[in-house]
Amino acid sequence: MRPIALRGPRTPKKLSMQPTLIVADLIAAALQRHGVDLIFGQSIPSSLILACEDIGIRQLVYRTENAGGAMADAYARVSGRIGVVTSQNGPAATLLVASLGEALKSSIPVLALVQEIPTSTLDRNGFQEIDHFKLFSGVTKWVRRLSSSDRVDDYMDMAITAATSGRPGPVVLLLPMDMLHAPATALEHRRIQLGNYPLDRTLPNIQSLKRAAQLLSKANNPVIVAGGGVHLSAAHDALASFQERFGIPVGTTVMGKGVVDENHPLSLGVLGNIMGHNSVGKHFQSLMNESDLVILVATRTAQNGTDSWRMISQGKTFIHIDIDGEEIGRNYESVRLAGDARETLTALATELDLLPKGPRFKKRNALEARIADARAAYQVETADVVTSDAGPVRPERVMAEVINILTTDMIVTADASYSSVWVASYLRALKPGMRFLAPRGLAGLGCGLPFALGAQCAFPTSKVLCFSGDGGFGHVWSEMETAVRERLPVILTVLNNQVLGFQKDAEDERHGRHTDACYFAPVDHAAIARAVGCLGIRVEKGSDYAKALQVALNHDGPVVIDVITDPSAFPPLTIFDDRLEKVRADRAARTSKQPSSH
Ligand SMILES: Cc1ncc(C[n+]2csc(CCOP(=O)(O)OP(=O)(O)O)c2C)c(N)n1
Ligand SMILES: [Mg+2]
Repeated sequence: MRPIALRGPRTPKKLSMQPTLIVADLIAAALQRHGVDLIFGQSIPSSLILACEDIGIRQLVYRTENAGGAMADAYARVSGRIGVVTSQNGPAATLLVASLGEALKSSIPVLALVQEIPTSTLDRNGFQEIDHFKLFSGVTKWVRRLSSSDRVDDYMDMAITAATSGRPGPVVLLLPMDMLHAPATALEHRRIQLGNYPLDRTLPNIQSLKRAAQLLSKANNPVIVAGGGVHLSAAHDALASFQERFGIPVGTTVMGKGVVDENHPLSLGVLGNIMGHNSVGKHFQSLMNESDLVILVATRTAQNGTDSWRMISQGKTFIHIDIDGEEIGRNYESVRLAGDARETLTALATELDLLPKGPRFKKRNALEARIADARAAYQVETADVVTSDAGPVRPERVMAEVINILTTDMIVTADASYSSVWVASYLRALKPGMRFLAPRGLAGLGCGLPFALGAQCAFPTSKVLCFSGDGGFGHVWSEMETAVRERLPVILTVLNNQVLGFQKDAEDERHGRHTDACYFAPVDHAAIARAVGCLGIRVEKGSDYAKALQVALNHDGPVVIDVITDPSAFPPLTIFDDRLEKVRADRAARTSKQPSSH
């Protein structure tokens, strides 16, 4: 899929037509040189936005900065291009922190162009001044202030290089208001385009590649664990070919979901901390235990992706491919393959082809049969919930209906909390490279809808499906108006269980009880959606969701399907296995013994 522009650009105004060039014009020109044709903004810095529109760069107007940052993040995730968000200084800038933090932890190249108060008022308690360097230092790779009108290209190139090179990530360029308006001279000589990532495709040294190939050739039960960096490197086809040619099973993290076809006979689906009850993954823990060699591909071996580092025990042989050498060996001592995932997998395959086939090849049929058996067992275990017609609706039933309509060109996004887990464990990627976006960097609520809007901007003709809990959706209701105004026809399903589900269950699991904050008053999200011009549909029974989905798919515009879901349903998080059901049963028993107040 290649991203295409949403609406045609406005009639471009040539730089030379303007009477006086200002710094804002040069910034806009630099953005254009780097391939940027869309920025997420809300009018500020005004001179910059006007300069952008003058040369055909479109502004997609968000309602809140935290959503705007998440839109730029999702746009970058799916397009392979840098996402650009602009904001005002002070209060607006503070709202970018959450989304930049997510982008940092998920390694997404986002450029935030943030206005600053005029230089003459700096450090004088000027209106809405805050120390932006301190504010952004913990959530970015790079923060600088443009302080000279003849260094625009230097700073723009530095910022974009910092975002798209090495391990990608968010950067901030601070733009004092007086600097934006300062007269400038156009320097025409730069041609370089740095806005696509990965900027540099590096390779590990050949000795390390040969050593890794030797180990792999001799391994009895190798397994691959792939992370989100495979998507960032567009290494999905290289990985899928590695899986098929060398007969190695592939499991992924949530961030890595979709890097291989999850229906491939050697795909294990998403592993980590979602290998709990009713998951296919729980059947694969034994396979992980038996593995003698683990290839970690572009994963930061984080807590959730490894089930608190329990899923893969130490003492095995590890090969770790990652663009960021600092991630290699962080949690598992490994043969170091520091390089771009796509190039490294391709080079490793070339080395492996030179070596004897090794013991694993004889086991392929048995391995595929074992994986097929696990899938069959999972089907039996989940049969009740995925077919339940009842209300309140089981989220598993919702996912089963989505599977029926899912096609390879769709993009799925999920909010934090249970939505991410329902999507990751119950939907299946239909081809290598299919995208399922979830905010697993920081797992902050309120990302699902803006992720859908950002992804839709990159692929206007793809169907974008979004799933969000009612709590998470409450952070970003206002962006429904953005969807209507900007004509972004996303389909949002709200899993409306009227509780902060994970919060409540986690408190029960840890403390045996929970606080009052976990309960909401009933909210009619379909009515809110209709109030801003979306199509709103309410679903109260499992048997009605498929119909609603069909209506949504045929509708020309954004749709909110408010599904009243079962508050007792919880997804396959390993932390809840056994304990949560027991806590609930104990509490029910205690409540039934309490004397009636009447
Ligand atoms: C911005 C933010 N605030 C708080 C949390 C803590 N938190 C994690 S899950 C959760 C509950 C989410 O409820 P909801 O969105 O309704 O989803 P559900 O679990 O009910 O499906 C909370 C409060 C968070 N992850 N992010
Ligand atoms: Mg909820």
